Amino acid sequence: IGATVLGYPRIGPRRELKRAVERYWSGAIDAPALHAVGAELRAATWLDLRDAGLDSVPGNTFSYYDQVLDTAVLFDAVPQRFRALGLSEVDTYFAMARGHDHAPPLELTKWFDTNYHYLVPELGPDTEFRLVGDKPVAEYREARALGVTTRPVLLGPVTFLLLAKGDRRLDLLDRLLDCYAELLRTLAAEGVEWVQLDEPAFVGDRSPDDLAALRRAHERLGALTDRPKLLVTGYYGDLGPALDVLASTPVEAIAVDLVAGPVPALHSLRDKTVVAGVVDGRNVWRTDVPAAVAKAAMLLGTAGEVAVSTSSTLLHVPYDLDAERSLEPGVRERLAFARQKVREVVHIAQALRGAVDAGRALGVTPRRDDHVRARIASLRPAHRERAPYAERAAAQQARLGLPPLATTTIGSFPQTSAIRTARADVRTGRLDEAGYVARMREEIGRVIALQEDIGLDVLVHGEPERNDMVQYFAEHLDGFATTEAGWVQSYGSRCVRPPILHGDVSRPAPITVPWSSYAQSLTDRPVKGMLTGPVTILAWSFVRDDQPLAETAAQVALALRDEIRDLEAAGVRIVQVDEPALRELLPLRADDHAAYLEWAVGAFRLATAGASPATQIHTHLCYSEFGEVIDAIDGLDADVTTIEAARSKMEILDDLRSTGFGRGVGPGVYDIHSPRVPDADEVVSLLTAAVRAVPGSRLWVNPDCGLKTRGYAEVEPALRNLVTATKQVRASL
Ligand code: THG
Ligand code: ZN
Repeated sequence: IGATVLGYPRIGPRRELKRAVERYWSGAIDAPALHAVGAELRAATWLDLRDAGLDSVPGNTFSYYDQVLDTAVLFDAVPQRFRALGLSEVDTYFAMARGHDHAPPLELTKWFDTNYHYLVPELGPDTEFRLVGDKPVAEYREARALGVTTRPVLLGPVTFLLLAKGDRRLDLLDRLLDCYAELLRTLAAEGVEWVQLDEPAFVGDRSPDDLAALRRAHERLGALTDRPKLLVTGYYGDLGPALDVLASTPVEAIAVDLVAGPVPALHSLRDKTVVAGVVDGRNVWRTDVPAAVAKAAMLLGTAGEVAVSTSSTLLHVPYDLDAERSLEPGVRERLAFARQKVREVVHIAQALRGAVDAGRALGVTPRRDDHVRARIASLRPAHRERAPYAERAAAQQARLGLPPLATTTIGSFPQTSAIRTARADVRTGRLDEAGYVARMREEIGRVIALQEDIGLDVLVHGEPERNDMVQYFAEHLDGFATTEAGWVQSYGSRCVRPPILHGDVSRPAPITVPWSSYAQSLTDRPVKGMLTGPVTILAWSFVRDDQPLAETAAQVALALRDEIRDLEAAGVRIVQVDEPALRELLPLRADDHAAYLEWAVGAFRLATAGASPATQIHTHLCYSEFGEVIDAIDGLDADVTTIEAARSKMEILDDLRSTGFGRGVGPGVYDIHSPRVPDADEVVSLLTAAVRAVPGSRLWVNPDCGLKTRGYAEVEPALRNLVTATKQVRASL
C-alpha cells in the first residue's frame, strides 16, 4: 500500500457538487447533467491523488449525498414507503435523504464525534439484503479508464448494522455478509487488488456481541477464496480490543489512527500490513514530519509491513490551502488542507523508506497573549459560581416581572434575501459600513415591532448581522482565522466553513453589544442578548492541538464573560448563551465522559458566572438525546434552558423531572424542521401536558430553534398561534 489516504472530500473544491445537486432538486438540470458533474469531480480527485504520488488511491469515496445512504441503497435496504413512490433510482435515493410528499426522510444524525451527519438506515426483521447496486464496481472501472487503479472503500458490514436502527439488527449480519461476499467476488473478477472496509464503530465502547460480530464478519470475508486483499480501518480513535479481534482474522491490512490513539505493539500484527495514520485527517495543522516518521517507524518491529496514511478520511478538512488568499502569515505556514496532507503522507512514506530526508519540524508558534494567560492562572472556583438559584430567581422576577409561561423565541428570525444582499454588498464594497448598519437596524426595528405586535414576552433582535453562530464570533475575536473557501460537508449539500482557532483568544472590542442595546432601546420588554457558548465555538471550529481543549475553552469563556458584562452595562437584562454542540463533543468512550463534561460545564460557568444575580442567563441545547448529558445540563446552572422537543413530543420534560431539575425550562412547541404551521389547539395540548411536569412559573413557551431557515409566511402565524395557546393555558392555571 505504501502511501495512501483513507478518504477524500467530495463536495468539490468550489462546492460544485452542492450546486449541481441543488440545481437538480430545483429542476434546473436533469440527471445526466448531475451525473456529469459527479464524474468530473471523481476524475479530478483520482488524478490529483495519483499525481501527488500516492501508491494506493481510494475509490468509491464519492457520494451524491451520504456514504451510509449509498451503502443502504447498494444492498437494497430501501424502506417500503420510498419504493411505493415509484420514482426513478436517483429520485428514490434523494427521497430517502429529503423526504417526498408523505414519505418522511430517513433520520439524520451525527457521524461519530465529527460535524458530519449521516442518514440512519431503517432495518427490520424482514429486511432482505440483496446486492442490487454496482457503484463501487462502476467507479473502479471509471477510474481505470482514466488510468488510475483505485482501492474501493466500503462501509464495513458491522459498522453499517450498528449505525442503522432496528431491533436485533446484528441478527441480519449473515445475510448482509452474503452480499458483501458477492460484491467482493465481483470486484475481484474486475481485477481489484485491495478493498478498504471502514469499521469506525469500533473506536467507541462496544459490547461483547458487537465484537463477536466483528470477528465473525472479517473471518468470513477473509476466508473467501475469490476476493481482493482487505484493509480494515477503525478511525477517530483507538480500536482498543477490536484491534486484537481484527488481528486474529485473515484480513491482510489494518489501519490504525495514531493521532487519536497509541502505537500498538501486538504480536499478532506480525503478518499484517499496518497502515499508520500519522497525518491528522480531522484537523488543519501541518504535520511535524520528523515526529510522524518516528511514530510510523515504531511499528517497523511489530508489523509485517508498514504503510503511511492519514489518521482518518480527509472528508472533514477543506480541499486546498492554496485557494486561500488572505490568511495571515504566521498562520498559513502552520496549515495543511486535504491536498497538502496527501503530499505530507507521500513525503513521510519516502522518508520512512530512507529515500528522502524527513526535514525539520515546524518553527512557527501560536500567538501568545500573556494577559489572557495571567487571567486564566488567577482563576478561582468562585469565578464559576453564581449566587444560589432561589436568590437569583427572586431578583430576576423582581426586575423582569414576567408572567407564568413566558413566551420567547430562540434567537434568529427569517433571513430574508434583503439581509443576505446587504451582507454580500458590504463584502464586495457596494455598501459602506454606515449603510450596512442602517439596513441591519431597520431589520431589527421590524423584528422588534413584529414581536411586540404578536405579544411575545421576551424579545430577540433576530440576528440579521450573523452569517453563522460560530463564524460570526470567530470573525470578531483575536486568535481565530476564517477562510474564504474552506468548506466542509456537514450533511448532503450543506456545508460549513469552520473557523481556525490558532492562538490565544481575546476580545478586542464588544461584539454584540451595539446590536443588542439598539434592539433594547426600541422596547420596554426585555430583549435577550445572544451569544454562542464556548463549547459550541470549539466544536464547530478547527482547534489548537498544542494545548488541552479545556484551556482553549477557558480562553473563549473569558471573552464571553467580558461580553456579558458589557451587555449588562448596556441595559440588557437577559443573556442567552447557546450550547447546541454540548452533546456533540462527548467522547466516544464512556471512560472519557466525566473529564470532558467537567471542562465543558466549567467553561460555560466561567462564561456566565460573572453576571449579576438579577441578570437572567438562558441557554439553548439542540438535540433530543439528552440521556448521557442530563446531569451536565443541570451543572450548567443556567436560569432557563430551552431545548428542542417538538419532535420528541416533550418526553424530555419527564427526563428532566426525574433528575430533579429545578430551574426554568422551555421545551420547543413548534417543530421548525417542517413547513407545517401548528394550530393553537395543538400547542394547547402540548402545554397542558407540560404544566403537569413543570410548574407554570418555571415553564417557558418557545418554538424549536431555526426560525431563520423558514419564511415569514409560516413563522408569523405559528408565533401568533403559540401566543394564543399560551394565553389560554395561562388562564386555566
Ligand atoms: N454552524 C456550524 N456548524 C454546524 C451548524 C451550524 N454544525 C452542526 C449543524 N449546525 C449543521 N447544520 C447545518 C445546517 C445548515 C447549513 C450547514 C450546516 C447550511 N450551510 C449553508 C450551505 O451549505 O448552503 C452555507 C452557510 C454559509 O453561507 O455560511 O445551510 O449552524 N458552524
Ligand atoms: Zn436548537
